[in-house]
Amino acid sequence: MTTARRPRVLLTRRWPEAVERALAERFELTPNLEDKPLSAAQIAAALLEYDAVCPTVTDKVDAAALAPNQPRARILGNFGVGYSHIDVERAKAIGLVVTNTPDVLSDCTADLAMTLMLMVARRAGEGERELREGRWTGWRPTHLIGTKVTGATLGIIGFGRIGQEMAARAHFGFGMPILVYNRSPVDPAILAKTGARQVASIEELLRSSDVVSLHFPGGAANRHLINAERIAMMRPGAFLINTARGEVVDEEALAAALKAGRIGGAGLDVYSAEPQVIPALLDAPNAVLLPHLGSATSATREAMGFRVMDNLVAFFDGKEPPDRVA
Ligand code: 8YV
Repeated sequence: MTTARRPRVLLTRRWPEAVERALAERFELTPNLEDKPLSAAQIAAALLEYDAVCPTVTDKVDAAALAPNQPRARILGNFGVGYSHIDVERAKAIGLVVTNTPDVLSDCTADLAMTLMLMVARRAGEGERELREGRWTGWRPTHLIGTKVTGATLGIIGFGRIGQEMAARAHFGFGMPILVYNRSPVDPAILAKTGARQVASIEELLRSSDVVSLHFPGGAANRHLINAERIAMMRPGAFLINTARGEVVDEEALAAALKAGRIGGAGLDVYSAEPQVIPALLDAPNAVLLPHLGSATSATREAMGFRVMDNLVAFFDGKEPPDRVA
C-alpha cells in the first residue's frame, strides 16, 4: 500500500486541544505555537508552504497577504462565521476555496448579545466597577437606576441564524416585541416563530426600538452602516448592541452620542481595530465593552474547530466542502 503524503495544514493560532489532536491525526498539522497573529508577509509565505491555511479574525488576509499568484495552498479554512478579514475576490483569483463555520456559534453569540443588553440596560458594568473600587456606599432607592428590559421593543438588524436566536431569547425569555430589518424579505414562518415584524427600512427600526442589536456581516459594503445620522434616529435612552463586526458602527459617532446622553448606552463585543478600542469609548461609562467573546465557550470553540476540519476533510477527499463561501 502506498502512503499518500498528508496535506500540510497551518493553523494561524492555537486551537482547542481536542481539535488540534484530531487534525493532527488526519493532516500534517502545524499550529502556531507562539499563538500570535501572523503578518501579511507570514501569511503570504504560508500560502507557498502549506496546502491549507486556517485563519481567524486576527489575521488580515488582504491583497498583500494573498500576494502569491500561484500558491501551494488551495483552501482557506476560516475559524469563524464572519470572514470580512479575508479579501475573498483576491482569494478566488488565485484559486483558493474559502470556507467558514456557520450554525455552531449562533447560540453562544446570541447569548452574549443578551448578556450585553442586560448588562448595559441594568448598568451592571458600572455597578461592578463601583463595588470593586470600594465606592459602593450601600443600598438606596435611587442607586444606579437602569432600564426595564422585559417588554421593551427589540430591533434586530440582520435576521440570519444569530439574529433569529437573539429574537427567540428576547421574546420568550423577556417578552420583548421584535422588529426586524433585513435586506431581503424574511420567510413569514420564521418571523411568526417570535411574532416578529419586518420593517421596510433601518430608519424605521431605529425610530421604533428600545434596544437595537446588530447581526449582519462586516466588510466594506456595511462599513459605518450605523453612522451619526442613524444613531441620531434612535430613541432617547435606547441601547445599541454590537456582536457583529466593529466596522459596521462609526465608533466616534457612537461615543459622541453616549457622551451627550443622546442614547442610553451601548454594549459592544467587537471593534473596528481590535484589539485597540478608541479612547472615547473607553471613557464612556454607559458602554459595556467586552473583548470579542461572542463564541468563547469550550463547546462552541471546539465545534467551530471540528467544523473547519469537516470542510478540510471534504475538500481533500475531492468533495464539495459543506461551508464553502467562495
Ligand atoms: C470568532 C466571530 O471567535 O465567528 C465569528 O465571526 O466573530 C467569533 O465568534 C472569531 O471570528 C474567530 O475567527
